[in-house]
Amino acid sequence: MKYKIVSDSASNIRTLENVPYSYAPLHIVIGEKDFSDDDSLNLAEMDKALSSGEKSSTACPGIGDWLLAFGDAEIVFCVTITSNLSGSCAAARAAKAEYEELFPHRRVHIIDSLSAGPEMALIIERLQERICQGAAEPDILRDIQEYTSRSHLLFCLKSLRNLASNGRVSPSVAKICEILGIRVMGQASAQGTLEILHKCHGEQNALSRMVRTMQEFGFSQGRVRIMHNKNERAAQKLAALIRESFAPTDIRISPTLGLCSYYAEDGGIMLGF
Ligand code: X90
Repeated sequence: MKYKIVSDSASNIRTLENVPYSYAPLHIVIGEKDFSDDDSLNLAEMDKALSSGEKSSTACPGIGDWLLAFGDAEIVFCVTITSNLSGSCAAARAAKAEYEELFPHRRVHIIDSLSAGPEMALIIERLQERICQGAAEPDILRDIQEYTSRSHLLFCLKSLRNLASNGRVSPSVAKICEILGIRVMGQASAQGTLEILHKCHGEQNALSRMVRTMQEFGFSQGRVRIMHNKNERAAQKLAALIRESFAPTDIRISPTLGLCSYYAEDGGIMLGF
């Protein structure tokens, strides 16, 4: 097949059916240890290293990682984590320039998700669907542009510590979370930054808020992807609330992997629709 879908590990997608697929791993660095967010990652070990309280940070894929992921594909659709919080998209753009110069008949389309996790997964699934239907390249691009203008990401977090210590939210915003029992509900903004919408007392309230926010966005039916960091119970509860509130909906629940687990932290929930 002449098409390939490529993303970075912030999509939490490791494999895909029917269309060639690869991803470039981000890295989580804890003290001396470097955890590559790929199949070799042991999440329990990463959690253990994190609980040591050592200094931690993350790193985006390099140009070489992206070139490796492009492989020898003729046409690549490359979905990255938001360019406003990570250098991943910039590295992908540099890799595209190199790839297209090296192979003048190949093309790479960079799709900046302005988001992460389940919203990236939705974009990947949409590409997969269109490619399998045999859609032409310009039609796929137009369709994806339209799709991403309607898709959203909401999140519910217990702690913003790692986001704050890595400069992805301001320390004053992160402080909100230090009050016991407070959940922060927010969204990926149109600019692809983290935007807090509500401070909620308790998880149940935060989940109801998420559903209400979906209604405000005009969601009626369609795909919903929920990703969670060791919080299957809340993910199931959210799925049940969504089923009660909307027409039959295709909901799938999966765990966050390395990068999203690190930033969403224990109990964190991400919702793409
Ligand atoms: O390049 C790097 O080192 C990666 C930096 C990534 C920073 C943000 C990751 C957010 C992951 C947290 C909740 C959802 C926020 C969505 C905002 C767009 C998940």
